[in-house]
Amino acid sequence: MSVNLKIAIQKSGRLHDDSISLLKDCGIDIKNGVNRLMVEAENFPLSVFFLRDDDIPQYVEDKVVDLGIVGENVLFEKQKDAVVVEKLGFGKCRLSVAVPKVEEYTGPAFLNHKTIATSYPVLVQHYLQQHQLTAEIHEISGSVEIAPGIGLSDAIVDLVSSGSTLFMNGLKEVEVILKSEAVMVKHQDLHPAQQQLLDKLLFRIRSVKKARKNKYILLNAPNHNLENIVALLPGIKSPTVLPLAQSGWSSVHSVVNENDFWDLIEKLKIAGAEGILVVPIEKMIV
Ligand code: PRT
Ligand code: ZN
Repeated sequence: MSVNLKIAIQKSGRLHDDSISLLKDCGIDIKNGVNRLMVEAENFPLSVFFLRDDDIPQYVEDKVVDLGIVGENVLFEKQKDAVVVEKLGFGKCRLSVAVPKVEEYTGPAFLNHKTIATSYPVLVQHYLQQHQLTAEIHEISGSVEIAPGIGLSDAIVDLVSSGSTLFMNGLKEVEVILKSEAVMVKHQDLHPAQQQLLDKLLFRIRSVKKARKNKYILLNAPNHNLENIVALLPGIKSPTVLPLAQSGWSSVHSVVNENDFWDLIEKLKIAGAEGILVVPIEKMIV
């Protein structure tokens, strides 16, 4: 029997495009799955199922699929038997407590004996228990942010990314209960040959993640300051230095982390670097 992995991703919504891009960047060809429940990848033994994100942990627990891509917020709320194999670096948000702007918030005890509207009753209950608080939880499935305005609750617990939804509804974020991002999960009973296939996929995912975090940089450096410029650049082993046709100058190539990037450019310019080019890296295998 040929070995295959089934993966569930969100059918439509905030995680859909990034999940598809990740698989594509891993070299996996997926035909457009609009209005289809499942498509087979062309060049990797992978079947991709399109589901509502809320259902993905259950499908993994039931082993209807082997893998899933889902937000940690949904995974932890649903409490299903699904193991995180890799954080994926997209779909970042936080699950936060928000209260009306006008309230004077002094700490979690504010919530004691109050009413909280949320789509995350399990995580909210857990938070209340941790802080030894009692509150009434109103579970609602959408537009949680309007609950205080219409007198349904004193506070809300909802996902926040930019904070503009809270702001527009006269609310302020006062506590972060959970920081969340998309993760890949698996069930516990993968066949050894399936685990091998997953390891192959994870190797590709990690190469793509590394490549996304790094940039390839090329620059011209005056030889009299070459040592200082090279010292600023990390590189995988060390930067590559090649002589330019014009004497007294060298071309320097290296790989830099995007977090340090702008700081580094400033320092390189001060050290006399010219003609700085920065290009994305497609894959990075180290
Ligand atoms: O149909 P399906 O059930 O699959 O989708 P859904 O509507 O339940 O989920 P969707 O597509 O909205 O979100 C999928 C996942 O994306 C979530 O489970 C999170 O893991 C992640 N994610 C990241 C977010 C956000 N950021 C986010 N900002 N999910 C929702 N929001 C909402 C939030 O609920 C609030 O209404 O965006 C609003 C706040 O955004 P800001 O930028 O105004 O703060
Ligand atoms: Zn959902």
